[in-house]
Amino acid sequence: MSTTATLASLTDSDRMADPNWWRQAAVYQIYPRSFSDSNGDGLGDIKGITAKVPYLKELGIDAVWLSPFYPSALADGGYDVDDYRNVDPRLGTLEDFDEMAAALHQAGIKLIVDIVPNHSSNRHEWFQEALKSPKGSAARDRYIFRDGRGENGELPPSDWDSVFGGPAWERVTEPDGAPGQWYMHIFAKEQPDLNWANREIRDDFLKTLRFWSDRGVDGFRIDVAHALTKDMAEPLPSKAQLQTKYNTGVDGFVDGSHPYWDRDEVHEIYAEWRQLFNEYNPPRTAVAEAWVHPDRRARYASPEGLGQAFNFDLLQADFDAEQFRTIITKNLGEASASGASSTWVFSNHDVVRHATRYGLPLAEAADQAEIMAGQAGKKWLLDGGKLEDVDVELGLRRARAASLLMFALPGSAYLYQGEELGLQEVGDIADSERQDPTFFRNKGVDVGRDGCRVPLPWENNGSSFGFGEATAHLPQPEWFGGFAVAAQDGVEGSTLELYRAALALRSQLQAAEELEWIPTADSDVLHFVRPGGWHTVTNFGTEPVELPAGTVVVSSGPLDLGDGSTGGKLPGATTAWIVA
Ligand code: TEU
Repeated sequence: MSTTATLASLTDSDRMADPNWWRQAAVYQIYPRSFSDSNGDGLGDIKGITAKVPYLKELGIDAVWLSPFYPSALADGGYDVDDYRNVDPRLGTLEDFDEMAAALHQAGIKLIVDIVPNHSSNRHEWFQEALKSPKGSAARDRYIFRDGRGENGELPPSDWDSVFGGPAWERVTEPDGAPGQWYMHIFAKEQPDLNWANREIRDDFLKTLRFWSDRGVDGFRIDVAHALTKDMAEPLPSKAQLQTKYNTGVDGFVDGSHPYWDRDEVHEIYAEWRQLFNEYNPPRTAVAEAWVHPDRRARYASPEGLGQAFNFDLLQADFDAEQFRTIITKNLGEASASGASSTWVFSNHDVVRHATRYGLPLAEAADQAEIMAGQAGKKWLLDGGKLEDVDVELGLRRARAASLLMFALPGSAYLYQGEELGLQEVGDIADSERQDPTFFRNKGVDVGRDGCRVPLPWENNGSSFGFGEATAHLPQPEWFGGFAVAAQDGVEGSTLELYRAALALRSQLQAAEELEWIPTADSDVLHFVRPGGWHTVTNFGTEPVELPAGTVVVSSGPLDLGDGSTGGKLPGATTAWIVA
């Protein structure tokens, strides 16, 4: 595709065949168990997604990314996979999957699936075999088993913590009933880390990637892509020696010397995956979830590797003009240097929804350490997570302004289900209803991520607000109906209609992945223009500012347009797209 062709000049079928389809795609993340329940068991399912393809088409997204839908005991919401080449029977069958893929493709929508290569679930047949097999066996070598320290091996091999809290090692009982070895789990104990030094693991994942690629999957989102390769040479360093940078928003060290985060050898794996991806036409794509130092992100995004990597910089920023400008400039530069396109994301299934984050009391938002770790909102959650403590109006206003700015940026925009409704986080879920292992492993310190995973409201009222026939698997609050699709569909000024309008217009932006900053008189205002596209102006402040001359094609909130065309004002926390 030439860089001067507008994206809109391509037909659906051109776009589907275009090897560069991913570069500026609007990708909609579906958390399958919370999207739409077709069979009334309280869990969202594959047929539920198929039924909503017309909704997705009307929204105007280019691709769907499905969080895990594989068989799983849901110890970590499906990121504990029992079988990588199947569908959870509660969510459907492989035939249902094929039907969904066909319906999406028919609608011109690409399909990305989540791959979880760092760990399997403890119910995976490999782990079950490892438990039954002796120390030193081939079955144990698929995972990371070690003898414990102490006289009788009663101490874990190291003092490392799991990301979800508590130790990163769990002791097993040997087949003869004796207390035995320990296995490593960076996440929950139901998520044993796989041993990527073992060729069998590498080959099996190639088989998995081929399995889904052959079924028509267009791309992959790679879970914790920065953790696969490990240096487990003994003695293992202590956590004090490692001075882990976890909780500063960065995993690993800039020189790649951390024993499990972001080691250089991980890229050998992705180079092999890339060869497989390139056997397909168009080549399969991949995006790395890698919370690494920004200087090391480009390695994951290289065309010889996964091709694209998430940058969570905007997700971790305040609603602040200077922070946004710095992040945007830096990431566009990095992406073009690596040959990838930029990625932008404000919300996903791991963080407090941005419409809520932006409405939190200032004291909370000012905690930079929390924000940098993607933890903004955790304190509010711990304090009870009451919606009345959130400035919902301000949060939504800022979220809409931020999203409209994002849709004008070069690169891929990743959306999370429900953000197109301006949905707020559900903060006050009863302890007895919580599901996230973070909650159980950190009792009283972190309530976890369930609040952004509450099933979507489709109808204003009725059983589970149209999610399905049964009560939803996570409780939906009374106020959910106000955010429902039905409450916003066709309603002028609704967040849903804003997203639809913006996404429809976005497809007209020129393919060139560039922008030019236009100087502004006010430091709270950002203004940029895309080649051949329109001007995007965001007022991050509170006072209205003059709008540049031109015709407003869409704005994230009401404007004061003065005489109707020129001399209008852009209120605080508002973005406008203007054709000069
Ligand atoms: O999240 C990865 C994750 O939790 C870490 O990358 C963490 O955010 C980082 O270390 C912070 O510094 C993915 C999934 O998105 C999440 O839902 C899963 O729970 C997790 O992996 C385990 O599979």
